[in-house]
Amino acid sequence: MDTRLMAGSGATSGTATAPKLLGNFVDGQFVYGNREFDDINPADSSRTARVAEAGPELVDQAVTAARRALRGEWASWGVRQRAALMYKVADGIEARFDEFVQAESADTGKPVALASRLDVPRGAANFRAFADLIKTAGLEAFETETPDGKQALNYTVRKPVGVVGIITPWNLPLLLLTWKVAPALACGNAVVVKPSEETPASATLLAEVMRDAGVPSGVFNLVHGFGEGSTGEYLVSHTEVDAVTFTGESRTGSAIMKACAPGLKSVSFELGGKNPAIVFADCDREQTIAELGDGIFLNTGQVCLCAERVYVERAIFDWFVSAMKYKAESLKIGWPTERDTQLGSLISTAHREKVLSYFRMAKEQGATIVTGGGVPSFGDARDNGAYVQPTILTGLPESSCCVTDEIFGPVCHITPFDSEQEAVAMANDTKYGLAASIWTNDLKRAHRVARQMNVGITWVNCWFLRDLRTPFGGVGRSGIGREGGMHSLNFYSELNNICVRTSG
Ligand code: NAD
Ligand code: 6OD
Repeated sequence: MDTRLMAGSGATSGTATAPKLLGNFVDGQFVYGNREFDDINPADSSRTARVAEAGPELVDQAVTAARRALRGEWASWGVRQRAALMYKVADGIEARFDEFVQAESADTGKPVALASRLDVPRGAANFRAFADLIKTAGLEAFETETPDGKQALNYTVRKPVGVVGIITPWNLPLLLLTWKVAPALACGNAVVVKPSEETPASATLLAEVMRDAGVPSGVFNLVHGFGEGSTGEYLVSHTEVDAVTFTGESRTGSAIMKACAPGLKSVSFELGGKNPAIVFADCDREQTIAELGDGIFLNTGQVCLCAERVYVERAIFDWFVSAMKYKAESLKIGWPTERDTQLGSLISTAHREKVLSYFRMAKEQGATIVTGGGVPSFGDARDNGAYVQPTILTGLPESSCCVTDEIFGPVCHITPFDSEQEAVAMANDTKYGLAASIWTNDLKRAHRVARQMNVGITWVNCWFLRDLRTPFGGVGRSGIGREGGMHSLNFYSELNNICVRTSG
């Protein structure tokens, strides 16, 4: 018997040196296994826990449990009962708010202040939003009259898709996982969730909350592990998984799509971005620097919606560059656990290598490094972590890989423009199409430019301001399909149209 006290995420050491062990959650029970991997805090590269890795047998057990749950008591739960359960889950997250904040911060290196105002509240909000929506969502109905005199009533009912495989990334772990779990449960599905191997802790806590809220066994299953050739691949290629929803890199989306093809599973993909911001000379300068500053540096630049390409009208280019430089340099980089820290570490030292390689390429290609470009020095354990300086580049051609590739760090390249047309053309010159932002006080121009953006969402004078009822997703390499509001309900349910002859 392992000396560690094995529970979900609450497992504590049975000996002075043994780390916590995070479990898989299958058919209402925490389960472990023979293989484990480390959960690392990227702020100082210390180990926070060990994680039980799910092999193919455990993934199969999770999928089988989910299938069984669809035939069990869960199938008889009506919308009101499911919604009530989801409110309990939201309450359960809030009751353990600080634990979620600590887990999220320790796994990602993000400041506790950020996890407290963004990640964890959104985790709870996702359950409430989809509970509210499923209770009020209408159905289609048509009174039909055919040319040959028949009459019928056509109406549509919503049924669960079945077993949904959910694969999520590390940047906003709880937010992005619950964004998919909540609508899937609202529609009556059973889920098997695989969070990123980098961020297993908040998902494990969520499994405890699910269990304590009374989610029937097998409705919510959690498997830990890696992607290709591991848990993620086993899950998406399992023949008993009916649909796969994925958030992560575009390349991974392509691999998952291949794995889903033989079974013709429906897929929903939220993928990468290389998002433009267009700043006009008439913008509210203070607001633009404050909010677009967040749009570049929030979560150490690791939000798929972050602006990595900024186009600024030439008349204010010099002012903008120096104001954004000031903003970058005044961000407090520190221990994620300190309340006033604004910028934490990147997710891992491996990811930092990728980000730094772009900084090196930018220099080689003749960029001006306005600020940053390196690694901060602390003189303590953070020097073992994955910190990087907030960085601003100028002077690169639009064809540079630093302007075309998603870097996913606290970095942007700023380019001047002379006309609205030129700005729109440069902003749209990308294979991605997730998000854009426009900064102007000219309302007509804001509407005109916003409509021309080839993206899933355009913000005007704001960034990452979310209404969970709106469609969310990307075009091109940024995704397939939309989630959010009714779009989520439509992905996570099958519509069954019923045609009843009424006369003729
Ligand atoms: P990733 O694609 O490397 O990994 C995401 C998840 O997929 C992980 O759980 C991983 O284990 C799993 N995975 C990897 N290969 C797999 C495979 N072959 N089969 C099944 N599962 C597999 O992404 P990441 O590095 O965790 O996250 C960063 C990326 O996610 C960035 O590109 C970012 O833009 C994107 N992202 C997009 C959105 C969005 O809403 N569009 C949101 C957040 C992050
Ligand atoms: O806010 C959301 O619903 C959402 N899916 C955000 C994605 C952020 C990407 O990193």
